[in-house]
Amino acid sequence: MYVNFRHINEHLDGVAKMNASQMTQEELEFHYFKLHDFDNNTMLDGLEIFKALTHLLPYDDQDDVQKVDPRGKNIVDNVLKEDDIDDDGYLTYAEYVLARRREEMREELRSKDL
Ligand SMILES: [Ca+2]
Ligand SMILES: [Ca+2]
Repeated sequence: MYVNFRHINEHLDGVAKMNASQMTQEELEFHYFKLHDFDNNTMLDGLEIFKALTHLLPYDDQDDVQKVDPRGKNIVDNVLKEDDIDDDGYLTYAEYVLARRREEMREELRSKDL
């Protein structure tokens, strides 16, 4: 799942009133995860994933999400298909972190291609 961490910084600064710039990336990831774990069960369900994905997008990108699927179901399905390792329909923090690492590896590979 693609996450723009600079944007999370801004987001956390505003909403959580934390000094996000002093956090490590891991702390940021954890806060981002907890921020969208509305029922506090340390797992993100489909709705929570959808909120997490759309929450941080600029308005233009939100339009794109709407175009993909008005209910945003496809993007959530894609995230779960790729990142829900034990296939229980929820993204645990461990699965989320693995997904982040995988995305970083992919970005690294992409930048090496250039
Ligand atoms: Ca949850
Ligand atoms: Ca899972």
